[in-house]
Amino acid sequence: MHAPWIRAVICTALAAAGSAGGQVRINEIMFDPLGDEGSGEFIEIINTGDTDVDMSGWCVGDSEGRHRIAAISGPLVLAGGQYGIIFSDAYFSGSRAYDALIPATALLIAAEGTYLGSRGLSNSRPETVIITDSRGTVQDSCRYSIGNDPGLSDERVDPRRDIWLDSCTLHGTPGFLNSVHAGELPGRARLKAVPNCISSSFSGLSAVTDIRYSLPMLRSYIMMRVFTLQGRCIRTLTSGSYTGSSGSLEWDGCGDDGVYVSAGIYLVQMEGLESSSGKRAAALCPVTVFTP
Ligand SMILES: [Ca+2]
Ligand SMILES: [Ca+2]
Repeated sequence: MHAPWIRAVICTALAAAGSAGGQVRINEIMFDPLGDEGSGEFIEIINTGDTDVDMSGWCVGDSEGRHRIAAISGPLVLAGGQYGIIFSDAYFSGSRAYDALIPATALLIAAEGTYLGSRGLSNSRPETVIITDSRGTVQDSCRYSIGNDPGLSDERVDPRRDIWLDSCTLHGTPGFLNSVHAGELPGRARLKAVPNCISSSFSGLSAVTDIRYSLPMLRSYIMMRVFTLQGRCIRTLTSGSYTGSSGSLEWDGCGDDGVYVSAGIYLVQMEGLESSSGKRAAALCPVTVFTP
């Protein structure tokens, strides 16, 4: 079962520290990865300021145990706006399964030991994730909530806000913008095909189009289908998948039978549902298919 989709996670101000919520913030927590726990868990941090932060001597962990961290190469300095991904040592000697996802701009960081925290980040009870600086001062701490499907992380909707949601993408978003990032929510659903004219055979036209959408909700369940002008559904692009407030799907010009459609104007329809609130939003956009 899913946890409630919108869950405010209270940043725990630890008594002795009093400076939780510093420039470097915890932005994403993968506590229940697919596959091996020791090498699959990660904590994403982000430098929300404009200046470099030297993290030499910093530690990461939970309320029961913390481990020193070190950059995989070079100094442990997080530039303004830069993401850092913290894994246990086990990741770097193991599968490194996230490497293809992580952009080169992110700082790879290792926490000493086989697990993050005392014995890893529990999948069955909420834990508090803590990062401390070289003086032991808490720079940020967050208590995650359980109930995600395996492979979905907890993501902050904005690094400066303490609102967390389950990620919309399997394996989370290590080193890049969270899938539930709020940004500037539009007032209504929007849909746009780029390009809005396609052809499988007309020189100069693309055979596929990118259907770009935005929704006035943070995390929705969406359906997107392609209709003829007579209202017949000829292609289901997704019949229900989680998404953040924006994204895109590609239409290759084919119907559900895999055959490129005939010339004409088609309507792409998107419907979004935010289960936590029951809020719905929908939008349409046309795509013209040419035949020379
Ligand atoms: Ca775990
Ligand atoms: Ca992320």
